[in-house]
Amino acid sequence: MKSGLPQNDPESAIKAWRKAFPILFLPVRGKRLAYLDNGATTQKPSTVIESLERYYGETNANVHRGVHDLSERATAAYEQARAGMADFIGASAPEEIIFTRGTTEAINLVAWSYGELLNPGDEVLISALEHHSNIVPWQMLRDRRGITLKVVPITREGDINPDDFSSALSEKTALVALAHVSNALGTVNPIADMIAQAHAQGAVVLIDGAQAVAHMPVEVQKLDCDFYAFSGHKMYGPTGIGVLYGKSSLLERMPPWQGGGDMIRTVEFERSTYAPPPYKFEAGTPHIAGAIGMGKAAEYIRQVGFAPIMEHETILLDYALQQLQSLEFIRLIGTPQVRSGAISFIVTDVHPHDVGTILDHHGVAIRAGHHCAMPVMQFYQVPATVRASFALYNNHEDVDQLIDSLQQVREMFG
Ligand code: 7TS
Repeated sequence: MKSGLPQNDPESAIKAWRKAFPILFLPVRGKRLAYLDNGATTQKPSTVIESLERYYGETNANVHRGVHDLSERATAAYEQARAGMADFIGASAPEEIIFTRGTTEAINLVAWSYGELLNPGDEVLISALEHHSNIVPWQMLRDRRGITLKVVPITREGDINPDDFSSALSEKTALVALAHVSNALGTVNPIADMIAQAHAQGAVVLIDGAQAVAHMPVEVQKLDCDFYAFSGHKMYGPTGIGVLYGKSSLLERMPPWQGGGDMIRTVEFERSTYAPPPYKFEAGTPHIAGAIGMGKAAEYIRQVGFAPIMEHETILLDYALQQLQSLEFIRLIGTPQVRSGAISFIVTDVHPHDVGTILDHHGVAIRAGHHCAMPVMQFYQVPATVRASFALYNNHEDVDQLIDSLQQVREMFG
C-alpha cells in the first residue's frame, strides 16, 4: 500500500483529488457545494464519467453472444471489469464476482439462492444496526422457508455487543449477515473476529460492505467471509451496478434465483441446465456500462491509495466530531469505538428534516431521515437523525460550512 498523505503539503493533495470531481465545483442554490451525503451516494470522478461515454460511443454491443467485433470488445471490457473487481477485493478468481444491481440485489440473491439450501429451524443471525436491505430479505426468507431470524442487540454507543454476538451463535446458526460499516452510525464492526466466531459454529457469513469499500481496503480471502456485497455508486462508480462476492465452493452449490438468457447451458421445455457461476446468477443483459464504470472507479481508488484516503478521512472525521461536540445544541447519535464515514446527530428541538432543508439553502447536502435503518432509530428513540457522511474529496471547508449552517439553524429556531 502507498504511504499516507504527503506530509509537506496535504492540502494540495486533497485539492488535486477534488479536481477530479466536476460536480463539486457547481454551485447549489447559488452557494458553494459542501457535499456530505456520501453514504447515500458518492460523486463520480471524470475517469468514471468518461468511461461511460466512451463505452456507449465506441464499444456498445451486447455481451457473451455476438461474433462481431463490437460484441467481442464489449465482452472483453465487461469481463475485464469483473477481473478488476476481483482484484480490488482480493477474491481468488473473477468467477467469484457476480455483477448485481447493487448491495440490495446482492443480499437478495443470497437470501433467495443460498436461502433455498436452508431448512426450517436453521437460524439466520443479523444485528440491530443493519440497513433494511440486510433485514427485509431475511424476513422474507423466514416467511418462505421457516428459518428463525435472530437479532444481536447494540450497545448505547452503537457497537454490536460482543458478548451477545458470541452467545447468539450456536450450531443452529446457518448464516450470519452483518454490515461491515453501519450507514446510520458509522460503526466499523470487528468483522474478522466475528467471521471467525461464526465459522467456528459452522455458519456461513455474508458481509454487507456498502459503506466500507470506498473507505478501507477489503481483502475477502484474508477476512475469509463467504459472501461480500457492495454497490458501485457508493465507491465513486455508477448507480445500478454492484457486486456479490461469493466463495466458488458455495456458488457452485447454490441454485440460480432468476431465469433467462445468459444463465443457461441448455434449454428444453422439460428442463434446462445452467451455466457455471458467475453466469448462473446473471440472467439477462447486464449493466455492461455500469460494470465498466465500476471497474474504473476501483482503479481510481487504487490510484489514490487507501493509506492517504484513510489518513485524510480520519483527520476530517475527528475534526467534524470535535466541532459538532463543541456545539451545545447538538446531540450525537452513536459514539462507536471505531468509526468510518458517517456521523449522525440531532439538533435539539429541531426536526432533522427542517435541519436538512435549511442546510440545503446553505449549499450543505446531508441526509435527514431514518437512513433505511428504522430499528436503529427505534433503539435511540428518535424519528430520524441528521447524517453527515464523508468521501475522500471532502475538506475542512465542508465541515466549517456545515458547522456555520448549523449555527444558523440554531439562530432561526431560537
Ligand atoms: N447496506 C448498507 C450498509 C447501506 O448503507 C446501503 C445503502 C445498502 C445496503 C443498500 O445499498 P444499495 O446501493 O443497494 O441501495 N445506504 C444508503 C444510505 O445510507 N443512504 O442512502 C442509501
